[in-house]
Amino acid sequence: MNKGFDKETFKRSVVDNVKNMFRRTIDEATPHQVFQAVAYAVKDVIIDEWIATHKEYEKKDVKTVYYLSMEFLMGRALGNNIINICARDEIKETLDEMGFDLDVIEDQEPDAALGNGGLGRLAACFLDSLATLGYPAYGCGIRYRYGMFKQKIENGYQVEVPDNWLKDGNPFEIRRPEYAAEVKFGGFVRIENQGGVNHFVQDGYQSVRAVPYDLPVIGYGNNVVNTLRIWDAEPINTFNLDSFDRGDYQKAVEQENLAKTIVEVLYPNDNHYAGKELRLKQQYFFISASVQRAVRKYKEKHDDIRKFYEKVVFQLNDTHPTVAIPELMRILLDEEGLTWDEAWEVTTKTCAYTNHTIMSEALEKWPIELFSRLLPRIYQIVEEINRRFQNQIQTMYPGNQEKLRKMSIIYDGQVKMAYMAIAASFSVNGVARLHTEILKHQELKDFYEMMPEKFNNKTNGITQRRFLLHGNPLLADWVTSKIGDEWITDLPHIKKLELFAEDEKCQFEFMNIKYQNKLRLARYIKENNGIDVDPRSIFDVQVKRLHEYKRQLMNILHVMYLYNQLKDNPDMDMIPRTFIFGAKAAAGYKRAKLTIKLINSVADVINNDKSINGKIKVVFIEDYRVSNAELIFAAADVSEQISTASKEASGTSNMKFMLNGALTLGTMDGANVEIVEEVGADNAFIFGMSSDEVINYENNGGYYPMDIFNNDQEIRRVLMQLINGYYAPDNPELFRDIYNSLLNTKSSDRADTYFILKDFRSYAEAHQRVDKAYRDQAWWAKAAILNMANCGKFTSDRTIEEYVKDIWHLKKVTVEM
Ligand code: GLG
Repeated sequence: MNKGFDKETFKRSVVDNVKNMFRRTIDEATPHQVFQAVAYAVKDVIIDEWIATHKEYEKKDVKTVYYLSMEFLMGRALGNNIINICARDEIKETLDEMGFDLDVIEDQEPDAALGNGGLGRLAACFLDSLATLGYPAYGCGIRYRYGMFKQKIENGYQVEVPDNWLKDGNPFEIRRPEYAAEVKFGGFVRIENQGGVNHFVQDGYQSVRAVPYDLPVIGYGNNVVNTLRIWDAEPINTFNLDSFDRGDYQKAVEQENLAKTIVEVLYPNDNHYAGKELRLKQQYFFISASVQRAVRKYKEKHDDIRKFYEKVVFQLNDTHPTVAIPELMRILLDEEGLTWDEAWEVTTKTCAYTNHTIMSEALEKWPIELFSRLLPRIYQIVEEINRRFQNQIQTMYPGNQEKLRKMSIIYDGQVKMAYMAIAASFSVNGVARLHTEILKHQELKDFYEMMPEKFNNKTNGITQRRFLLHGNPLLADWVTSKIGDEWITDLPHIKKLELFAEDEKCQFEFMNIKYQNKLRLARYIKENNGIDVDPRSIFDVQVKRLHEYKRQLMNILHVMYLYNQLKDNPDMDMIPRTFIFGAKAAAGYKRAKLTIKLINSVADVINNDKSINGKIKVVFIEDYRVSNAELIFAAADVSEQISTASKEASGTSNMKFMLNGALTLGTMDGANVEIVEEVGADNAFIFGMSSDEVINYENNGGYYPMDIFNNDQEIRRVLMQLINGYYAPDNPELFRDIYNSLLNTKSSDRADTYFILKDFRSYAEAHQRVDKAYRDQAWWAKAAILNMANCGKFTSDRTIEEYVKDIWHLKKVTVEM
């Protein structure tokens, strides 16, 4: 309950907002206008707390973490904000009295989709936890004009539609021109000797004006409001109307174009590096602006820049923000006049790096030509960082050319961002225990051996406030009715649910709530896909980015296999199953897009086959995103976490499903390992090769999928259906590429790189265990409740406390109102 909330004031505020913004009375307003008016009214409620929080930070002169990230996948703000000011019931009631439905109003808000997938959503969960725990923090990112594309499915194919999320404005943001900064690109570096001291001056550059927009990040029930600061680009006004100097004119036009393009759109690649020049511009743009601002803010209160790290820590969310390292060096050297050693000490005590993947195709390596042309001064600094790092390697490993070659930051015409991040950060962390171990002992072995003290693990987490309290109100209320509401800010309390796991009445209540949530999702599917699904069937869900290593292909191949069995034996005894997929594929990722087409083609055939009595349904949910994810997790029985072991750094949807009482069907990969450790292998369905086995095969050149093809008739039948037109009668060759990827008839790539056929039998067997287990509803309910009861570890509150204790060393602040 929010004690300060006043219904009448709120009503008046909504009515006035509609009047002032749209010149309409409240009963003439469209639902979207009502949404805007309500959002502004909520902003009114929190604005004093936002101011008070920052006053408190100033007063206490706190140390602050700057979470630097190309991506913040925030989703919708209104519902979450209302929850975090603890005024959900009050506002719902107030709007009811005014004749509006809060759920409908919430649905008007576009998702803030400034991210691709797990990495961006993790950043959003972290901001929620930081504010809720009362830690001083800024999120720093880019205000993309277009976020993650909207996905339409046309004729089974993904079509990308631009996400013009700002077209009606963003009620929560505040433009802060007073903090604008200039960011320079290109040109050349000139050395100027002033009084015997060399100064490095960038000349002939183009620049843009970075202008921040602040978004409130509201802590749960604690008056703390932190800030997500996203940077927009505006042209620097150099137009001299009197000037007929063509050079000037040309430059002005170019600068205007630069400003327009730089923040235009989020690159839709997840776990994949494309090496685009504009992407490097984006990186330097938001990093330079953020670092400049952090230094300026520090200097407002402190004289000794050598102690910068006592008040500031930069967390690099993957390698995307790594230019923060040379940028901070540049400012300290060129603007603050520190010596190299002094500047290096400050920088290496300020920066910490999080690694999110071990897949080589995701590692950023910028060609020297591009890097040095775009960022000439920064490149000089990187060269010097590399020179000194090489010296360090040689001192430690005299004469070892192999190490030098493998570990250099600049090598083979490329700047390796991960190596720079490791060399210059005081902390390097992975995102789940297994992932960190693989980093230490495989991928980054040389670095770990050289500087073991830097490496540490921070297993990811998620916020229960969005993914249970907001996304699943029925279940949230049920949990609170059983064990009180401490779980909202202290998730391990949820352990108390164990007491109820065997209780028949509770089991029944749980299953009933799950059923209600399945009905809710079934309605969504009917409205959006036009498909009827049976809420009594098992909802078996795989939602995440489409990527070969995540193996949506294995999932759909298994559906094809099951369907074959049903065709052969229509009376086959099985619990009806609804296979639900949701996934965006990067726009340029052909095989991933073809997999979407395959899923939809299989869905078409199976969903329209009356002979199987609806025992299998396949649904591809269009435009999977944070807002519909909340509905999906709440309705899931089975959580598919089936990546090839060793490939998924952590995964976080696995945690969101668990929190909502779904059972994991998965491999021993990423955070699944820790999930199984918490809930017990008996309450999950684990299958497939271990990461050691996978890595072993990989080190020995793979395996021969043809052996499986030749010896397993049922698998062969499924594979043949990829190329005999069974699911594509008009174009039997349609899925040839997928078939080839598994069996590799021509290309020189290894076949079945992700061990789909190798794990297939074990996967199919795990599915049989699911079918068998679901028949015992009491057992299922118990296992589901035990999953919830044991998800305490996976709150992002825990993750953040670990970052604070081991890396950031921040102090909690309380804000009195
Ligand atoms: C990565 C990984 C995920 C991880 C997420 C957050 O692929 O396994 O859970 O970051 O750490 N690029 C990503 O989405």
